[in-house]
This record gives sequence, C-alpha cells and structure tokens, in this order.
Amino acid sequence: MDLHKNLINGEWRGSKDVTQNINPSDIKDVVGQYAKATVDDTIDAIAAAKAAFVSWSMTSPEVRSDILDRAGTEILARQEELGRLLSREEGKTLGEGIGEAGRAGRVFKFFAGEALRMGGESLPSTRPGLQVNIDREPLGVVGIISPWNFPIAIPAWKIAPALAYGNCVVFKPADLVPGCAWEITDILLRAGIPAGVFNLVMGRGSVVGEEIIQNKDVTAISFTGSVDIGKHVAATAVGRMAKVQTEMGGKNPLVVLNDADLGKAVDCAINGAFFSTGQRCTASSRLIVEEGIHDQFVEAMIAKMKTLNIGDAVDPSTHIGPVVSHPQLQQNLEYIEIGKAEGATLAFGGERLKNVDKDGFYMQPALFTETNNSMRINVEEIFGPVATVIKVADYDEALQVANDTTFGLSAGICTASLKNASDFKRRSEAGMVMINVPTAGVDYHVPFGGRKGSSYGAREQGRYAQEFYTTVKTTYISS
Ligand code: UN1
Repeated sequence: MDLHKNLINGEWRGSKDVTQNINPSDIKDVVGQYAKATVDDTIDAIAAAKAAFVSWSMTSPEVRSDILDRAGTEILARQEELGRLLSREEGKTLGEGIGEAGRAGRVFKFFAGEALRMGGESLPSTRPGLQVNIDREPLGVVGIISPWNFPIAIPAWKIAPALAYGNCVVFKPADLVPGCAWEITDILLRAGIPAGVFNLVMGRGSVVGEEIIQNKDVTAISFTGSVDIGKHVAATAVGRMAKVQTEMGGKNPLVVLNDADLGKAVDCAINGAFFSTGQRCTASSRLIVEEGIHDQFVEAMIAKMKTLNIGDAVDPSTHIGPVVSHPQLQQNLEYIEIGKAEGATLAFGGERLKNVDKDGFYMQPALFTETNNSMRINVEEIFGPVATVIKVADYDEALQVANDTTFGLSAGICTASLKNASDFKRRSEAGMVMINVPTAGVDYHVPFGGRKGSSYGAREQGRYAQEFYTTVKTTYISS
C-alpha cells in the first residue's frame, strides 16, 4: 500500500512512523497509510511557510482567487469519491460524507470570491488636511488544527479563508482522519499553490500540534476540537501573544413546546441528536420538552429510533454509521452507565451492537428520560449518539434550562409561536439559534461559532472569517 506523505515546502516527505487509517465500520479495512510528521518536519514546514509569506502576501488577489476556485472545482467534481473516502475513514453515512465533500467544495468557491473583496475603509481625519485609510492585511503563518468529525469541511473552512486573505498555512489534521486532509493537499498542489504557502503535517497532537502552538513563527492558530485541548491551545497561544480561535464543545438544547408540530420536532431531534452518530459539536444533546407534549414526544422518538438502521457507513440503507473509534465507543458506553447510576431512565438503546455483519464500533442510539439538568449526562459533552429528555413546565423554564450550561454553541426551538420563537432568538445565550430546524447542519456562507465555553476568539466562516485571518492597519496621509 502506498504511503501518503506530508507536504513540506512543496515537496512530499515520508517518515519512519506511519498511521494506519482504519475504517470504523470494518476494522479489517485499512483505508491507507499516512506518514507521521516529527517535530523537525513541523519546524521545517513553519520555516517554509514563513519564507513563502514574503511573496504570497503580496500576490494579486486574482492569483489566490483562481487557485481556490480551481481547488473548489476539483472537490465538487470528485464529490462522490471524496465523500466515500470520508465515510470510510470517519464512519458518517455515505450521504453525509458526500454532502460534506460538497460543502468543502462550496467553501473554496466562496472564499475564491472573498479574496477579491478584501476591502478597507477611508475616513476623513479629525485633523484638517489629513486622510485616514484602514486596510486589512494577512497575518503571516497560520497553524490549522482540525478535528476528526468533519474531515473535509472543517479543514476547508479554515484553509480557504487563510489562503484567500494572503496567509501561509501549516495544517495538522486529526490523527484519525488523514485521508481527506491528504486529498485536499494534493488538490491544492494541482491547483497551483506555490511551494511553502501550504504545508501538511499529519501526526499526533502532542508532537506536531504542540510544536505549532508553541513555535514563535506561527502568528495565529485556528483550532477545533475538545474543550480540554482547546483551553491548552488558547492558553499557550495567549502566553506568547499569538492570535487564536478555538471551537470546542457544545451541550446544545432543543426546546420542544406544546404547540410544536410533533412530526417536525421529532425529525429535528433525531437529526440533531443522532445523525453523524451524534459526533457534532452542534448536536442536540438536551431535548427540553414542555409537559403537555412530553409523553407523545417521547413515544414518537422511540418509535422513530426503532426504524433507524445502524450499520456500515457506505451501505446506502444505513441511517447511522459507527462511532469513530474504540475509545470513543467506550466513553459513550460509560456515559450510559453514568446516566443510569444518576437515576435517569434509559428509555431506548445505548448498547454496543454486535449483530452487524462487519466488525466495527456500532452503537444503538440512546434516549434517556426522567433527567434533570444537573446530571452529568446533561452537563458534560458526550459526543456520541446519546440524547436526554428534560421535562419542563412552560416556556420560561425551558429557556432557563436551555441557557443553564457552560456551553453556548447552538440552541434550537420547535414551536408555532412567533412570540416564543422571537423571545428565544433574543434571549438564548448561544452563538447560533435554530427555529424549527435541527441544531446541527449549518450553511457555509454565514458566521459559525458560539459563546461561553464553546468558542473563543473571532467567528469562523462567511465574510466574518476575515476578522480572524486578517489584521487591520490604519494609515494617516497628509498630501
Ligand atoms: C454542522 O453542524 O454542520 O465540530 C457543523 C463540529 C462543528 C461543526 C458543525 N465545528 O461539530
């Protein structure tokens, strides 16, 4: 099997250490072999990016736009193939994988346009005869550290704006999913990215990631991943005054009011809680349900959960793929035991499935009822197909419980009441509010991000991405 190498200063570089990319649907299936970068490789990549920045930051925006556009075109042309690779290495269903690959292609296209719109402002000075210009400029070397749960979309929405605005990139994908990361790199190379402007260093967070966050030549770091690592990344970056953006967890509420369309609410909850195997920081993990609709809602949820096929991610009849890895599966199962020990009722699912004909990390999605918001299963992010129901007396209590969390990424409400929906939109403490739509699943052209413990730093995606990937220069001109 061919070794997929790292890209450093425009050249593919192998390694002694190799990652076996294992298919979580079928652990006998090795998706590929990927070189593990060392600290020295990472230092070389950072140095190459720093050297390349001198000319890349001065290129015409048209040059950057064309490269991103070509990359987006190739991703879209190969959407099915890349989606299949994604499903094999991460375990989300083929439909989800292909959808995500499409999203990545669109992100590149969007930022191909944005490269041309990197404008500034011009204001009259308060002093006569002076003019003030405000320009946006690239930062320098951006370190990008991406998670395993969106192997192509999250790298795309960090890499594309970084390059569009004239930065150079050192990219470290999650160790579990190097496949899509390598393909993006190969595509960028074919699209004409100059040597050193974009570098791929696959490998461990404790080795490669640590060097990226500590190296003084990395000007800014964009990270998506767990809360613990995110805090470490942010603290390290701030310690040396580097710009940093971290996207971390969620414990996203989905409020269901008595006047909700029951079918729609169940669809939102099933999608938000269990699609992508619940492995989304935007997942609806707390279903906050008003008394009058509670019993019907729970009954309809269980009926729907019974119809979900759990199986091989690339099988078209599968609704829910496997959990990404054995440690993640173990952690999910531990939370099932924690919930039971806390007195919650396990109303459905929650067991490891052995009846699938492949040897993978399959788990039956779980629904807990009779829970309260102070239980650990309602406080800590599980990051698996586990949802809880919290019964509330009315809208006011629903809002209070929804906001009673250390997280603040996405919050949903299912209701026919414009009054309650508008109030929820205003008073939710989340960065994204979803009205009669699932908490997960976002557009690629608008800002993404949260408040409180979910996110730190400027928003990602859309035009707002320039807040992070550029810095402002104010110039005073006297003629
Ligand atoms: C989505 O819900 O479409 O890691 C995107 C995550 C988020 C992305 C969610 N940063 O799950």
